[in-house]
Amino acid sequence: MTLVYVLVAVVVLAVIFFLVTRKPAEPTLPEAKKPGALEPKKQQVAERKEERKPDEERARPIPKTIRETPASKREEHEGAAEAPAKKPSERPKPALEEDFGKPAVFDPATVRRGLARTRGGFIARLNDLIRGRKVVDPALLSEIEEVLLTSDVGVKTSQKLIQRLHERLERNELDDAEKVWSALGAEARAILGDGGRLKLRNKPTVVLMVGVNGSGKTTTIGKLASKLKAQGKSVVLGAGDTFRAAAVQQLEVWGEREGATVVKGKEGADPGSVLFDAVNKAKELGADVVLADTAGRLQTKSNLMDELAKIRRTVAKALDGAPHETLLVLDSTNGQNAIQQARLFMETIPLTGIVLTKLDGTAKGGVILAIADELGLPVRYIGIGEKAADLREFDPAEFVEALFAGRDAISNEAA
Ligand SMILES: Nc1nc2c(ncn2[C@@H]2O[C@H](COP(=O)(O)OP(=O)(O)OP(=O)(O)O)[C@@H](O)[C@H]2O)c(=O)[nH]1
Ligand SMILES: [Mg+2]
Repeated sequence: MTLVYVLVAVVVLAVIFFLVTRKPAEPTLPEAKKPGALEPKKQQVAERKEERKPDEERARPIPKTIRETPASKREEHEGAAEAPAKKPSERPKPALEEDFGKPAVFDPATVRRGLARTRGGFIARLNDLIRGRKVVDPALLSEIEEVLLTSDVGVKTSQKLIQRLHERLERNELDDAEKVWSALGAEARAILGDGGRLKLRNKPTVVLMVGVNGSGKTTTIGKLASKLKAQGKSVVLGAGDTFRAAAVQQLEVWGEREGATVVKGKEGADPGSVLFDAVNKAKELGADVVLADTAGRLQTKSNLMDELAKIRRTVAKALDGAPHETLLVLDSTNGQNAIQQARLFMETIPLTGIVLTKLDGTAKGGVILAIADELGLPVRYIGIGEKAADLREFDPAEFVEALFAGRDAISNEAA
Protein backbone atom coordinates (compact mmCIF):
# COMPACT_ATOMS: atom_id res chain seq x y z
CA MET A 1 0.00 0.00 0.00
CA THR A 2 2.81 2.31 0.98
CA LEU A 3 4.44 1.44 -2.35
CA VAL A 4 1.29 2.53 -4.21
CA TYR A 5 1.33 5.90 -2.34
CA VAL A 6 4.99 6.40 -3.20
CA LEU A 7 4.38 5.63 -6.88
CA VAL A 8 1.40 8.02 -7.04
CA ALA A 9 3.49 10.78 -5.36
CA VAL A 10 6.38 10.26 -7.87
CA VAL A 11 3.98 10.41 -10.82
CA VAL A 12 2.29 13.57 -9.44
CA LEU A 13 5.69 15.26 -8.90
CA ALA A 14 6.83 14.29 -12.40
CA VAL A 15 3.65 15.78 -13.92
CA ILE A 16 4.08 19.03 -11.91
CA PHE A 17 7.77 19.28 -13.00
CA PHE A 18 6.80 18.73 -16.66
CA LEU A 19 4.07 21.40 -16.49
CA VAL A 20 6.37 23.99 -14.83
CA THR A 21 9.36 23.56 -17.17
CA ARG A 22 7.49 23.25 -20.50
CA LYS A 23 7.53 26.34 -22.92
CA PRO A 24 4.13 27.30 -24.35
CA ALA A 25 3.74 25.81 -27.79
CA GLU A 26 4.25 28.32 -30.68
CA PRO A 27 1.39 28.44 -33.09
CA THR A 28 2.51 27.27 -36.49
CA LEU A 29 1.98 29.90 -39.14
CA PRO A 30 2.04 29.60 -42.88
CA GLU A 31 5.49 30.62 -44.33
CA ALA A 32 4.33 34.04 -45.52
CA LYS A 33 2.84 34.99 -42.14
CA LYS A 34 6.01 34.41 -40.20
CA PRO A 35 7.21 37.50 -38.32
CA GLY A 36 9.29 39.74 -40.64
CA ALA A 37 7.99 38.08 -43.77
CA LEU A 38 5.79 39.98 -46.19
CA GLU A 39 3.21 38.99 -48.66
CA PRO A 40 4.73 38.49 -52.15
CA LYS A 41 3.51 41.87 -53.52
CA LYS A 42 4.64 43.84 -50.46
CA GLN A 43 7.96 42.02 -50.63
CA GLN A 44 8.54 43.25 -54.20
CA VAL A 45 7.75 46.86 -53.25
CA ALA A 46 10.13 46.65 -50.30
CA GLU A 47 12.85 45.28 -52.53
CA ARG A 48 12.44 48.17 -54.98
CA LYS A 49 12.57 50.67 -52.09
CA GLU A 50 15.71 48.96 -50.86
CA GLU A 51 17.29 49.44 -54.28
CA ARG A 52 16.57 53.16 -54.19
CA LYS A 53 18.12 53.65 -50.76
CA PRO A 54 21.41 55.58 -50.82
CA ASP A 55 24.50 53.40 -50.56
CA GLU A 56 25.29 54.16 -46.92
CA GLU A 57 21.74 53.25 -45.73
CA ARG A 58 21.85 50.00 -47.57
CA ALA A 59 24.87 49.02 -45.49
CA ARG A 60 25.83 46.51 -48.12
CA PRO A 61 29.26 45.10 -47.41
CA ILE A 62 31.79 46.54 -49.89
CA PRO A 63 33.64 43.81 -51.74
CA LYS A 64 37.31 43.78 -50.80
CA THR A 65 38.53 44.65 -54.28
CA ILE A 66 36.34 47.75 -54.37
CA ARG A 67 37.24 48.77 -50.83
CA GLU A 68 40.87 48.86 -51.90
CA THR A 69 40.18 50.83 -55.06
CA PRO A 70 40.57 54.64 -54.96
CA ALA A 71 37.30 56.46 -54.23
CA SER A 72 36.99 57.88 -57.73
CA LYS A 73 37.31 54.46 -59.35
CA ARG A 74 34.90 52.98 -56.80
CA GLU A 75 32.24 55.52 -57.72
CA GLU A 76 32.69 54.57 -61.36
CA HIS A 77 32.30 50.90 -60.51
CA GLU A 78 29.23 51.25 -58.30
CA GLY A 79 27.65 53.78 -60.60
CA ALA A 80 27.94 51.38 -63.48
CA ALA A 81 26.31 48.57 -61.54
CA GLU A 82 23.41 50.37 -59.91
CA ALA A 83 23.39 54.08 -60.84
CA PRO A 84 21.27 55.24 -57.87
CA ALA A 85 19.71 58.65 -58.47
CA LYS A 86 21.47 61.27 -56.37
CA LYS A 87 20.73 64.90 -55.66
CA PRO A 88 23.26 67.22 -57.35
CA SER A 89 24.83 68.04 -53.97
CA GLU A 90 25.36 64.32 -53.25
CA ARG A 91 26.85 63.53 -56.62
CA PRO A 92 30.44 62.43 -56.49
CA LYS A 93 33.00 64.93 -57.73
CA PRO A 94 34.02 64.15 -61.27
CA ALA A 95 36.70 61.51 -61.31
CA LEU A 96 38.73 63.87 -63.48
CA GLU A 97 40.03 66.19 -60.77
CA GLU A 98 43.49 65.13 -61.76
CA ASP A 99 46.42 67.51 -61.93
CA PHE A 100 47.30 69.06 -65.23
CA GLY A 101 50.67 67.51 -65.99
CA LYS A 102 52.82 65.66 -63.51
CA PRO A 103 53.45 67.58 -60.28
CA ALA A 104 56.78 69.41 -60.58
CA VAL A 105 59.54 68.50 -58.16
CA PHE A 106 60.35 71.33 -55.71
CA ASP A 107 63.44 72.76 -57.33
CA PRO A 108 64.28 76.34 -56.28
CA ALA A 109 67.79 76.06 -57.79
CA THR A 110 66.36 75.80 -61.33
CA VAL A 111 63.95 78.66 -60.76
CA ARG A 112 66.78 80.67 -59.26
CA ARG A 113 68.74 80.36 -62.50
CA GLY A 114 65.68 81.60 -64.37
CA LEU A 115 65.35 84.54 -61.98
CA ALA A 116 69.01 85.55 -62.16
CA ARG A 117 68.22 88.96 -63.61
CA THR A 118 65.57 89.81 -61.06
CA ARG A 119 67.88 88.61 -58.29
CA GLY A 120 70.65 90.73 -59.73
CA GLY A 121 68.21 93.68 -59.86
CA PHE A 122 66.02 94.78 -56.97
CA ILE A 123 66.75 91.74 -54.81
CA ALA A 124 70.49 92.56 -54.95
CA ARG A 125 69.73 96.18 -54.07
CA LEU A 126 67.68 95.09 -51.08
CA ASN A 127 70.44 92.73 -50.04
CA ASP A 128 73.08 95.45 -50.22
CA LEU A 129 70.87 97.73 -48.17
CA ILE A 130 70.00 95.31 -45.40
CA ARG A 131 73.23 93.37 -45.13
CA GLY A 132 75.32 94.24 -42.11
CA ARG A 133 72.96 96.99 -40.91
CA LYS A 134 73.52 97.40 -37.21
CA VAL A 135 70.28 99.20 -36.44
CA VAL A 136 66.87 98.25 -37.71
CA ASP A 137 64.69 101.36 -37.55
CA PRO A 138 61.93 103.08 -39.54
CA ALA A 139 64.61 104.79 -41.66
CA LEU A 140 65.79 101.40 -42.96
CA LEU A 141 62.22 100.46 -43.79
CA SER A 142 61.84 103.71 -45.77
CA GLU A 143 64.95 102.87 -47.78
CA ILE A 144 63.57 99.39 -48.48
CA GLU A 145 60.31 100.99 -49.62
CA GLU A 146 62.21 103.19 -52.04
CA VAL A 147 63.85 100.17 -53.66
CA LEU A 148 60.51 98.38 -53.95
CA LEU A 149 58.82 101.44 -55.45
CA THR A 150 61.48 101.79 -58.12
CA SER A 151 61.26 98.08 -58.97
CA ASP A 152 58.15 96.60 -60.58
CA VAL A 153 56.47 95.57 -57.34
CA GLY A 154 54.18 98.59 -57.70
CA VAL A 155 53.03 101.25 -55.25
CA LYS A 156 50.13 99.42 -53.61
CA THR A 157 51.97 96.16 -53.01
CA SER A 158 55.19 97.89 -51.89
CA GLN A 159 53.25 99.89 -49.31
CA LYS A 160 51.50 96.78 -48.08
CA LEU A 161 54.84 95.01 -47.63
CA ILE A 162 56.38 97.94 -45.77
CA GLN A 163 53.32 98.34 -43.56
CA ARG A 164 53.68 94.72 -42.48
CA LEU A 165 57.39 95.25 -41.73
CA HIS A 166 56.48 98.29 -39.58
CA GLU A 167 54.05 96.13 -37.64
CA ARG A 168 56.77 93.54 -37.07
CA LEU A 169 59.17 96.28 -35.96
CA GLU A 170 56.62 97.56 -33.44
CA ARG A 171 56.25 94.01 -32.10
CA ASN A 172 60.07 93.93 -31.64
CA GLU A 173 60.40 91.10 -34.12
CA LEU A 174 63.06 92.83 -36.23
CA ASP A 175 65.94 93.25 -33.81
CA ASP A 176 68.63 92.46 -36.36
CA ALA A 177 69.18 92.78 -40.10
CA GLU A 178 68.91 89.03 -40.72
CA LYS A 179 65.37 89.11 -39.39
CA VAL A 180 64.44 91.91 -41.79
CA TRP A 181 65.61 89.75 -44.69
CA SER A 182 63.64 86.71 -43.58
CA ALA A 183 60.58 88.88 -42.81
CA LEU A 184 60.72 90.26 -46.37
CA GLY A 185 60.74 86.71 -47.72
CA ALA A 186 57.85 85.69 -45.44
CA GLU A 187 55.74 88.71 -46.43
CA ALA A 188 56.45 88.17 -50.12
CA ARG A 189 55.36 84.56 -49.66
CA ALA A 190 52.13 85.70 -47.95
CA ILE A 191 51.36 88.10 -50.81
CA LEU A 192 51.92 85.41 -53.43
CA GLY A 193 49.18 83.27 -51.87
CA ASP A 194 48.81 79.61 -52.62
CA GLY A 195 49.13 79.58 -56.39
CA GLY A 196 46.71 76.91 -57.50
CA ARG A 197 47.24 74.12 -59.97
CA LEU A 198 45.23 73.55 -63.09
CA LYS A 199 42.98 70.51 -62.95
CA LEU A 200 41.57 68.23 -65.59
CA ARG A 201 37.98 69.09 -64.85
CA ASN A 202 36.24 67.62 -67.81
CA LYS A 203 36.88 65.36 -70.74
CA PRO A 204 37.89 67.27 -72.72
CA THR A 205 39.07 70.14 -70.53
CA VAL A 206 39.18 73.22 -72.72
CA VAL A 207 41.85 75.84 -72.01
CA LEU A 208 41.66 79.15 -73.83
CA MET A 209 44.87 81.16 -74.07
CA VAL A 210 44.61 84.94 -74.45
CA GLY A 211 47.01 87.87 -74.34
CA VAL A 212 48.72 90.62 -76.29
CA ASN A 213 50.97 89.98 -79.31
CA GLY A 214 54.15 88.12 -78.53
CA SER A 215 53.36 87.49 -74.85
CA GLY A 216 54.00 83.75 -75.29
CA LYS A 217 50.56 82.19 -75.85
CA THR A 218 51.51 79.75 -78.61
CA THR A 219 54.77 78.77 -76.93
CA THR A 220 52.95 78.18 -73.64
CA ILE A 221 50.43 75.95 -75.46
CA GLY A 222 53.29 73.91 -76.91
CA LYS A 223 54.95 73.58 -73.51
CA LEU A 224 51.66 72.55 -71.89
CA ALA A 225 51.08 69.96 -74.63
CA SER A 226 54.48 68.54 -73.78
CA LYS A 227 53.61 68.28 -70.06
CA LEU A 228 50.31 66.60 -70.87
CA LYS A 229 51.95 64.17 -73.24
CA ALA A 230 54.41 63.17 -70.51
CA GLN A 231 51.37 62.49 -68.33
CA GLY A 232 49.88 60.24 -71.01
CA LYS A 233 47.05 62.60 -71.94
CA SER A 234 45.75 63.15 -75.45
CA VAL A 235 45.65 66.73 -76.62
CA VAL A 236 43.97 68.69 -79.43
CA LEU A 237 45.45 72.06 -80.35
CA GLY A 238 42.99 74.62 -81.72
CA ALA A 239 44.60 77.10 -84.11
CA GLY A 240 42.36 80.03 -83.18
CA ASP A 241 44.95 82.51 -84.42
CA THR A 242 43.66 82.74 -87.98
CA PHE A 243 45.22 86.14 -88.39
CA ARG A 244 48.72 84.98 -89.34
CA ALA A 245 49.57 81.89 -91.39
CA ALA A 246 52.83 81.62 -89.44
CA ALA A 247 50.86 81.24 -86.23
CA VAL A 248 49.22 78.07 -87.53
CA GLN A 249 52.57 76.69 -88.67
CA GLN A 250 54.06 77.43 -85.25
CA LEU A 251 51.27 75.42 -83.64
CA GLU A 252 51.69 72.60 -86.16
CA VAL A 253 55.37 72.30 -85.27
CA TRP A 254 54.44 71.87 -81.62
CA GLY A 255 51.62 69.47 -82.56
CA GLU A 256 53.98 67.27 -84.52
CA ARG A 257 56.61 67.31 -81.82
CA GLU A 258 54.17 66.46 -79.04
CA GLY A 259 51.90 64.12 -80.99
CA ALA A 260 48.87 66.40 -80.67
CA THR A 261 46.12 66.77 -83.28
CA VAL A 262 45.97 70.30 -84.69
CA VAL A 263 42.62 71.67 -85.85
CA LYS A 264 42.99 74.69 -88.13
CA GLY A 265 40.90 76.76 -90.52
CA LYS A 266 41.69 78.81 -93.58
CA GLU A 267 43.65 82.00 -93.13
CA GLY A 268 41.23 84.72 -92.07
CA ALA A 269 38.60 82.18 -90.94
CA ASP A 270 36.43 83.00 -87.97
CA PRO A 271 38.53 82.03 -84.91
CA GLY A 272 35.43 81.01 -82.95
CA SER A 273 34.38 78.49 -85.60
CA VAL A 274 37.90 76.97 -85.73
CA LEU A 275 37.86 76.49 -81.98
CA PHE A 276 34.29 75.16 -82.15
CA ASP A 277 35.60 72.51 -84.58
CA ALA A 278 38.59 71.82 -82.34
CA VAL A 279 36.33 71.08 -79.35
CA ASN A 280 34.12 68.83 -81.46
CA LYS A 281 37.16 67.01 -82.80
CA ALA A 282 38.35 66.44 -79.23
CA LYS A 283 34.92 65.04 -78.29
CA GLU A 284 34.99 62.76 -81.30
CA LEU A 285 38.52 61.52 -80.48
CA GLY A 286 37.79 61.26 -76.76
CA ALA A 287 40.77 63.58 -76.14
CA ASP A 288 41.58 64.79 -72.64
CA VAL A 289 42.43 68.41 -73.33
CA VAL A 290 41.89 71.14 -75.91
CA LEU A 291 44.48 73.91 -75.87
CA ALA A 292 42.98 76.81 -77.78
CA ASP A 293 45.27 79.45 -79.24
CA THR A 294 44.07 82.94 -80.09
CA ALA A 295 45.59 85.83 -82.00
CA GLY A 296 47.49 88.40 -79.97
CA ARG A 297 45.54 91.60 -79.57
CA LEU A 298 46.21 95.03 -78.25
CA GLN A 299 44.19 95.45 -75.10
CA THR A 300 43.24 98.94 -76.30
CA LYS A 301 41.55 97.75 -79.52
CA SER A 302 38.00 97.26 -78.39
CA ASN A 303 36.82 95.43 -81.54
CA LEU A 304 39.52 92.79 -81.10
CA MET A 305 38.76 92.50 -77.42
CA ASP A 306 35.06 92.02 -78.20
CA GLU A 307 36.04 89.24 -80.57
CA LEU A 308 37.41 87.36 -77.55
CA ALA A 309 34.04 87.43 -75.85
CA LYS A 310 32.50 86.05 -79.05
CA ILE A 311 35.11 83.28 -79.26
CA ARG A 312 34.28 82.32 -75.72
CA ARG A 313 30.57 82.10 -76.45
CA THR A 314 31.15 79.95 -79.53
CA VAL A 315 33.37 77.55 -77.60
CA ALA A 316 30.64 77.23 -74.96
CA LYS A 317 28.19 76.20 -77.71
CA ALA A 318 30.46 73.28 -78.64
CA LEU A 319 30.69 72.05 -75.05
CA ASP A 320 28.70 73.03 -72.00
CA GLY A 321 30.96 74.68 -69.41
CA ALA A 322 33.81 75.31 -71.86
CA PRO A 323 36.24 76.99 -71.79
CA HIS A 324 37.03 75.48 -68.40
CA GLU A 325 40.09 77.68 -68.02
CA THR A 326 40.88 81.01 -69.63
CA LEU A 327 44.50 81.91 -69.04
CA LEU A 328 45.91 85.35 -69.63
CA VAL A 329 49.51 85.18 -70.79
CA LEU A 330 51.53 88.15 -69.56
CA ASP A 331 55.06 89.02 -70.59
CA SER A 332 57.00 89.92 -67.45
CA THR A 333 59.37 92.17 -69.40
CA ASN A 334 56.44 94.63 -69.56
CA GLY A 335 56.71 95.10 -65.79
CA GLN A 336 53.91 97.21 -64.32
CA ASN A 337 52.27 97.64 -67.76
CA ALA A 338 51.26 94.00 -67.52
CA ILE A 339 48.91 94.92 -64.67
CA GLN A 340 47.15 97.50 -66.80
CA GLN A 341 46.86 95.00 -69.65
CA ALA A 342 45.41 92.39 -67.33
CA ARG A 343 42.75 94.78 -66.05
CA LEU A 344 41.51 95.47 -69.58
CA PHE A 345 41.35 91.76 -70.42
CA MET A 346 39.50 91.12 -67.17
CA GLU A 347 36.87 93.67 -68.19
CA THR A 348 36.26 91.76 -71.41
CA ILE A 349 36.19 88.10 -70.42
CA PRO A 350 36.26 86.08 -67.21
CA LEU A 351 39.80 84.87 -66.60
CA THR A 352 40.75 81.93 -64.40
CA GLY A 353 44.50 82.43 -64.13
CA ILE A 354 47.73 84.02 -65.28
CA VAL A 355 50.78 82.65 -67.05
CA LEU A 356 53.77 84.93 -66.50
CA THR A 357 56.38 84.38 -69.21
CA LYS A 358 59.96 85.45 -69.95
CA LEU A 359 61.02 85.85 -66.32
CA ASP A 360 64.43 84.66 -67.49
CA GLY A 361 64.85 87.73 -69.68
CA THR A 362 64.04 90.49 -67.23
CA ALA A 363 64.94 92.18 -63.97
CA LYS A 364 61.24 93.05 -63.58
CA GLY A 365 60.24 89.78 -61.88
CA GLY A 366 58.96 91.74 -58.86
CA VAL A 367 55.82 92.36 -60.92
CA ILE A 368 54.63 88.90 -59.90
CA LEU A 369 53.97 90.30 -56.40
CA ALA A 370 51.72 93.01 -57.85
CA ILE A 371 49.96 90.49 -60.09
CA ALA A 372 49.19 88.16 -57.20
CA ASP A 373 48.23 91.03 -54.89
CA GLU A 374 46.20 93.28 -57.17
CA LEU A 375 44.49 91.08 -59.73
CA GLY A 376 42.94 88.46 -57.48
CA LEU A 377 43.81 85.76 -60.01
CA PRO A 378 46.10 82.80 -59.37
CA VAL A 379 49.40 82.64 -61.23
CA ARG A 380 49.27 79.15 -62.75
CA TYR A 381 52.57 78.95 -64.60
CA ILE A 382 55.79 80.88 -64.98
CA GLY A 383 58.01 80.83 -68.05
CA ILE A 384 61.73 80.86 -67.35
CA GLY A 385 63.04 79.98 -70.81
CA GLU A 386 62.06 78.82 -74.27
CA LYS A 387 62.25 75.05 -73.78
CA ALA A 388 59.24 72.94 -72.85
CA ALA A 389 60.67 72.21 -69.39
CA ASP A 390 61.03 75.96 -68.78
CA LEU A 391 57.31 76.33 -68.18
CA ARG A 392 56.91 75.64 -64.47
CA GLU A 393 53.83 75.33 -62.35
CA PHE A 394 53.92 78.32 -60.10
CA ASP A 395 54.90 77.29 -56.59
CA PRO A 396 55.04 80.38 -54.32
CA ALA A 397 57.34 78.71 -51.76
CA GLU A 398 59.76 77.62 -54.48
CA PHE A 399 59.63 81.08 -56.06
CA VAL A 400 60.39 82.92 -52.80
CA GLU A 401 63.23 80.58 -52.00
CA ALA A 402 64.62 81.09 -55.50
CA LEU A 403 64.50 84.87 -55.01
CA PHE A 404 65.83 85.20 -51.47
CA ALA A 405 68.11 82.22 -50.81
CA GLY A 406 71.89 82.16 -51.42
CA ARG A 407 72.45 85.75 -50.29
CA ASP A 408 76.21 85.64 -50.78
CA ALA A 409 75.80 85.07 -54.50
CA ILE A 410 73.00 87.56 -55.14
CA SER A 411 74.98 90.71 -55.78
CA ASN A 412 77.23 88.96 -58.29
CA GLU A 413 74.31 87.77 -60.42
CA ALA A 414 73.55 89.47 -63.70
CA ALA A 415 71.25 92.47 -63.55
N1 LIG B 1 63.04 83.54 -72.93
C1 LIG B 1 61.76 83.21 -73.02
N2 LIG B 1 61.13 83.34 -74.19
C2 LIG B 1 59.83 82.99 -74.24
C3 LIG B 1 59.12 82.52 -73.13
N3 LIG B 1 57.85 82.28 -73.51
C4 LIG B 1 57.77 82.60 -74.82
N4 LIG B 1 58.96 83.03 -75.27
C5 LIG B 1 59.33 83.51 -76.61
O1 LIG B 1 58.53 84.64 -76.93
C6 LIG B 1 58.33 84.73 -78.31
C7 LIG B 1 56.86 84.93 -78.60
O2 LIG B 1 56.16 83.78 -78.21
P1 LIG B 1 54.81 83.30 -78.89
O3 LIG B 1 54.42 82.07 -78.21
O4 LIG B 1 54.92 83.28 -80.35
O5 LIG B 1 53.87 84.50 -78.47
P2 LIG B 1 52.31 84.68 -78.84
O6 LIG B 1 51.68 85.27 -77.67
O7 LIG B 1 51.77 83.45 -79.36
O8 LIG B 1 52.45 85.77 -79.99
P3 LIG B 1 51.34 86.17 -81.09
O9 LIG B 1 50.90 84.91 -81.71
O10 LIG B 1 52.06 87.05 -82.02
O11 LIG B 1 50.28 86.89 -80.37
C8 LIG B 1 58.88 83.43 -78.90
O12 LIG B 1 60.15 83.69 -79.46
C9 LIG B 1 59.03 82.52 -77.72
O13 LIG B 1 60.05 81.58 -77.84
C10 LIG B 1 59.82 82.41 -71.89
O14 LIG B 1 59.28 82.03 -70.84
N5 LIG B 1 61.14 82.76 -71.89
MG1 LIG C 1 50.80 83.00 -81.12
